[in-house]
Amino acid sequence: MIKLHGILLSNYYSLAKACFFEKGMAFEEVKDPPSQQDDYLARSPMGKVPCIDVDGTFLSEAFAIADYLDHIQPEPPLLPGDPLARAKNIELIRHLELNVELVARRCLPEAFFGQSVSDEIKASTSKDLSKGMRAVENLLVCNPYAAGETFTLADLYAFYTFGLASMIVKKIFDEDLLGELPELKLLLETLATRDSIREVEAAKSR
Ligand SMILES: N[C@@H](CCC(=O)N[C@@H](CS)C(=O)NCC(=O)O)C(=O)O
Repeated sequence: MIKLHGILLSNYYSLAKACFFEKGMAFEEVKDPPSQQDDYLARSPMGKVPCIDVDGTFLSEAFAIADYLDHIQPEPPLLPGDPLARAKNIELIRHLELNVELVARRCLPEAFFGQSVSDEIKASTSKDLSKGMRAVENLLVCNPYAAGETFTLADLYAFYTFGLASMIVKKIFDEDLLGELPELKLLLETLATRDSIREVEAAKSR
């Protein structure tokens, strides 16, 4: 059975875990916090969570994990079969991760870990986040799902990107990242009631 390594509180771990639930695939969870120790780096080369263990072969990066699961268990699909629709979905996912989540994450140490982040970093976060949000707004369909009429991996990325990014923005800038995006707010509320996500989130408070 595939083993999912990581920690419950991680949004990327949560995303990968939700993929297993979406697929109805059995998996085993292994509590394995991020680390820069050599043995950990052998499993996940940046020392990050999540990674999976497939009969002794380790695979890191939530997207690679989701893509692997989509290949070994094609139904229900996480990504569209049509090549262009698939590529557009991945385009949205990349912008969510690179230009919203990773940008907001620069202020994570101050938002959640009692450390302080410099004014320069805050200024660059604010500037780059505006650009990232503009890009994502351009690509989001929200009709009703992130990339169109059906649920896809982009919905999981939207849920776990904005879950973290909007909390950071509220704490650091006292702003509502989703303020002018009612359709996205509605999508995130709908996704919060989805079985896979509910199951992932419920485990955090057990
Ligand atoms: N691109 C990675 C991001 C994973 C990531 O950033 N994980 C965080 C927890 S949410 C982590 O392990 N952080 C520890 C660190 O950066 O050293 C993925 O998709 O899996």
